[in-house]
Amino acid sequence: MKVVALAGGVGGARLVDGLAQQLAPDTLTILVNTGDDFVHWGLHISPDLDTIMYTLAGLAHPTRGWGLATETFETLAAMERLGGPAWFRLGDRDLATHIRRTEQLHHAPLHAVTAELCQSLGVGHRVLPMSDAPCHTGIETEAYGLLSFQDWLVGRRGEPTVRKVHHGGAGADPAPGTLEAVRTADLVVLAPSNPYVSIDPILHCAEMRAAVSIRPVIALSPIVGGRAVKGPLAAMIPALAGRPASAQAVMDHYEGLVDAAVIETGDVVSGLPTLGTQTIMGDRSDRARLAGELLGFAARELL
Ligand code: FO1
Repeated sequence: MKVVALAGGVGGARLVDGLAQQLAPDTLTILVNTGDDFVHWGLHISPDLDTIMYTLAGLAHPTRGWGLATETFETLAAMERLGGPAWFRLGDRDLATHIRRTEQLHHAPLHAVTAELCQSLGVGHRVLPMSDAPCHTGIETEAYGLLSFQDWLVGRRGEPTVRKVHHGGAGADPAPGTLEAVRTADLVVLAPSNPYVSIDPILHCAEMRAAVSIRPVIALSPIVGGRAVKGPLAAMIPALAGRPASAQAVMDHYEGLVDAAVIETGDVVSGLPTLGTQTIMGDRSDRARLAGELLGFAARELL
């Protein structure tokens, strides 16, 4: 079974890790959101690409989800002493990734640089940015107007109420290999990432959304019992959809794109074949268990 997973940051990375344990490298491609990317300390930071890469390499911080498990923050402290910005916590080993990516981007596009970094860290599965072009997500808030994504999410802890999400990169082409991966996939998986700021940026490209829409699509709900497992999603749904956060609200947001859903036991989604199971992923074996259940359900219901 050839699978393409659309994913953003921490929540999506856990399911991707499970899928990677179930699927050989030539049968799983991960399309990653780059709307969170920004330049910081003069470096090109791609948080979601790094979270997926570190997670697949087994190097990600186990609870935080972003950054590296083994890490120190001496450079951050030194930067603070110099009066530089310290609100976005870049670790010393993590910095090597940002420096290397920034340096390599002078000679090669983001998809090629990502492939090199993944190969260096022993990641066998294909990790593709949604586009090689910048596609910065803007967050329009009631209290502060338009904020850059990381200023909103990290700088202000995702607390300012969101009025609108602005997708960047108007007319940006999908990265090489992305459309072809979707068109040749047996199944597209929407990982349990934030639909508004992690999955929508990938689908914002009309060609990509069209390609996904004619494939079987299964989604794992990022909302469990009305709460987000991680991040600001539970507050974004009432703010943007005018309804309580729920798995149903997430699936309705995808407007018919999703053909089947995996949700937490006890939650309800109507109008779709649904599998209810334990969707909170603990350790790596739990991720593999859930991914296996999702793939088995998709095989029975959609293929
Ligand atoms: N998230 C935070 O909440 N605080 C941080 O200081 C922070 C630093 C950071 C450094 C590198 C990196 O790749 C990710 C980092 N993140 C941090 C997470 C990041 O903001 C989010 O993971 C994504 O942008 C959304 O999924």
